[in-house]
Amino acid sequence: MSTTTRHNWTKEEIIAIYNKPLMDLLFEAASIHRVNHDPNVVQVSTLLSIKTGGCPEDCGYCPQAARYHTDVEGNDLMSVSTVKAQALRAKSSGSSRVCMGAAWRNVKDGPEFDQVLEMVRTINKLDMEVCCTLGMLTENQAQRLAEAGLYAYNHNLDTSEEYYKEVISTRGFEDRLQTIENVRKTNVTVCSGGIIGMGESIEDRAGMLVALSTLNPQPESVPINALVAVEGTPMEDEKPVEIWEMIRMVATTRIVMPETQVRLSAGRTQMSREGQAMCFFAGANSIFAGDKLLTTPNPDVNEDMKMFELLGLQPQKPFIKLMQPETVEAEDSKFQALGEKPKWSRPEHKIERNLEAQAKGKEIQK
Ligand code: SAM
Ligand code: DTB
Ligand code: SF4
Repeated sequence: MSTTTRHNWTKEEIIAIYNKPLMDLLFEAASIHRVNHDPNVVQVSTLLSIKTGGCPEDCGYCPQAARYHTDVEGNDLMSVSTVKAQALRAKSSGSSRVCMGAAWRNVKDGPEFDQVLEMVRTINKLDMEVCCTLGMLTENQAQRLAEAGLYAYNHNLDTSEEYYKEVISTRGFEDRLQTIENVRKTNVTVCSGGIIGMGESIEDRAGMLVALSTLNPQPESVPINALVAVEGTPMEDEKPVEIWEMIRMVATTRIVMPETQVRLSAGRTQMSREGQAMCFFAGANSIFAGDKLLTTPNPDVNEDMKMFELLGLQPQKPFIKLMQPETVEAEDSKFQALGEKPKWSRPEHKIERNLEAQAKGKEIQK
């Protein structure tokens, strides 16, 4: 068992790990986990959808894409006071991290971004880790978030570079890597992972792990989501991910990225306690808590706390790996909004199932 962090994993090596006999895979992953983390500590993180729905992108999994017909009701950017109240509630129920999500393609300089910066300052002052997921980001925008006290930026690769083209046509895989690079130029940590259960192969899952694990440094946080197949999206008929696939994916992620925080993310409503316990044993050390993820259901927080008690797990305190960032007030900022308009790509190739879902949505809306 290697205890060093490698940045040269190959797809073949990762596939071989994923396909190991389960007992060997679990033993190896759990052994690596214990060298790098406290196996009885799991971070509880709370998601806040600060801007829901109406997104211009065509991500085939996403209920917030405007072009599909889902039950998600769009709303305007949340107020700073609502965000503060929600963060305080999350803190009192054991969360040490808040992740704010916006259904944006990319960040635009202006009053809405200024409001997000104020949300970041507010939550950091509550001594919680603040994460944002706002779409593509320039280096200047990343610097401004860092200055406000952002701890992490979430930007998922979602799948392999090859399969990405079957999921999204309004942006390219390269754009995702570019945003991660922009975040890396600051002291904000990187959170990047993906989704399983979108019809991808094991090769694609391994391809995504190659892309993540060969980043140097590796992401500090890697969320593994099971697709939540939402009616109206192009993936509404995908069959649910088997728990064994989730366990294998978590264990493989743990082995190739020993130091990272592996997040057992979307899809927990379908998982038994026993299934989740195996994921924790295999190296998952974070969950999203609260009765909603961004727009879809999540287990009740009291049920999660009962599960923690049953398993003898403790919620993780904030800032155990890195110091809390300082918050610079808006009036003392060193960085001006540059108003840049980067040319993020628009491949616009045809994805048949996305086009079909879009056409169906248009019919329903008529
Ligand atoms: N708009 C921003 C972006 O795409 O980067 C941030 C919000 S987006 C909803 C954040 C992540 O949620 C996506 O990258 C994807 O991995 C995950 N996600 C979205 N819909 C999902 C679904 N139905 N099932 C599982 N994960 C999902
Ligand atoms: C991540 O990888 N999963 C979270 C968080 N990062 C932002 C989001 C899951 C969203 C699931 C679908 C929804 O609730 O809309
Ligand atoms: Fe928009 Fe993000 Fe959903 Fe894609 S995943 S449609 S970018 S909110």
